[in-house]
Amino acid sequence: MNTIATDKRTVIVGLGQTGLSCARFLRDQQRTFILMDDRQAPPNIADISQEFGDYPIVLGQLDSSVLNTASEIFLSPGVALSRPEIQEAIASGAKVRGDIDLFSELANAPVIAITGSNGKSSVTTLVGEMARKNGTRVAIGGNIGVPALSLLSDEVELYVLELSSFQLETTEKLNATAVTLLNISEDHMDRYPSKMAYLQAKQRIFFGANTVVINDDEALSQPMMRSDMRLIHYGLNGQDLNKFSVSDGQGEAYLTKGFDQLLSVAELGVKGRHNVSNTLAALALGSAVGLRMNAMLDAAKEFKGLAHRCESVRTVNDVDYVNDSKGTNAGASIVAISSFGCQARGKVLLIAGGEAKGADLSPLSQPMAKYGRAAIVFGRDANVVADALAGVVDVKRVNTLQEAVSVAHADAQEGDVVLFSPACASFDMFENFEQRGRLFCDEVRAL
Ligand code: UMA
Ligand code: ADP
Repeated sequence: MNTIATDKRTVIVGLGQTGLSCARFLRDQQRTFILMDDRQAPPNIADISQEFGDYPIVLGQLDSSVLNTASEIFLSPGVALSRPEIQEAIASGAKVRGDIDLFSELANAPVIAITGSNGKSSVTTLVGEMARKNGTRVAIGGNIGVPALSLLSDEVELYVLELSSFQLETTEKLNATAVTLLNISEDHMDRYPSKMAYLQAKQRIFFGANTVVINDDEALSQPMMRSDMRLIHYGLNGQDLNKFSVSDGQGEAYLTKGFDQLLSVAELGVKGRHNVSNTLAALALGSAVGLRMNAMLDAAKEFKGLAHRCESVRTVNDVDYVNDSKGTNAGASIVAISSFGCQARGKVLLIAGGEAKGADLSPLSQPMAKYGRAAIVFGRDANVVADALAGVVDVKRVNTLQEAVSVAHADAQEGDVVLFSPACASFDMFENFEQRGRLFCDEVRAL
């Protein structure tokens, strides 16, 4: 271990993207701090040591002798607040904050913040595109990849942030201009004692919000405690005054505001009910900060969706191959199975598995009973997926994703869809969901 004794009282825990953004920000403010990471050799430690050579760095453990003397700890989202070392430091008087907490104190432009179990990145990106079309100088970041603190600039006219439950649990009061909690399905159960605790973390997005955008199709999208927030509703079912919804016009579905038709659903660049819902959320958020409707609709027409989210890869022998590597919980995979299952002439062959994060995956059985032909499971928690689908469809276990693709290729029939929607995180075998998705695409292209 490489501990340097010091009397400095701010500690940055976690030397990933978030920790680095905090360190750079505090350094630029001429603040002193100690850097700390559980790992003996976190990735990029050589670069970090060079950039922060003048600052003490503690590696290999969360060192209580340092943490217990801290007055302020900036905790990275990947480090659980419940860690005994962090709880002990809190008991010793440390205030634990996250990068988003600091960001919300400093941002001078309106902030749109988006959370939920699924659809965050899609909605965040689309709102960003809408703002660009509107001619607004927009900065997009948060959980989507660019740490919020590195977005801060006087040039920015609008911030759009994707926020995870981990980021929200260390944020005291976000005070955002417009926020939404898109949906809740079981996720990150390895970090939370219950689904309620996970929901409570997500609900922190509402603290101090000016406008709340509510998904009427999701009971848990509402703030549990009401204050004087302005509310904008959206949802796929039922029109209402000022609600963003879907209506029928001469046999065609339209995006609607109140009772005015805005755009035919067929003109959207993305397909599937969940994407219509995400588009309505984005329109509601954009309208809350005054983006022009025409600009927002143009962006919605042009937005083709993000890679690794229900992305069509190739059709081989009349079988469609779809990469949904970002489907990392049951809720996301259920949506993907249903979306492709209801359009397919044949059935769905699901490739799934990875790290289940302590979740109950049994809800996958419902859409698979309706649309599934088979499941091919792999990864650390292959058994969890297999148990969820036993007796529902034929389940085959394999060791690698490559093997899964070749088994699917052999078993698929004309008109089927081979859907790679793992319902699990990728970290047991891959660096991240992107690497996992790229491997799937490579294997499919090589068929
Ligand atoms: N570390 C410890 N102790 C621990 C856990 C981690 O010391 O118990 C250290 C690791 O050794 C590593 C560092 O912390 O050096 C990593 O920190 P981190 O896991 O918080 O990751 P960052 O690089 O800071 O990235 C984080 C988000 N990661 C997580 O929440 C796990 C990124 O979201 C986000 O893009 C980034 O901040 C910028 O805001 C990724 C993610 O997987 C995409 N998010 C989860 C999800 O979407 O499901 C929530
Ligand atoms: P997140 O950032 O919350 O993980 P993404 O926009 O990256 O969400 O989408 C991840 C996956 O979640 C998609 O591939 C799709 O399977 C599913 N998904 C997207 N939008 C929704 C939604 N509104 N409801 C349920 N599932 C969704």
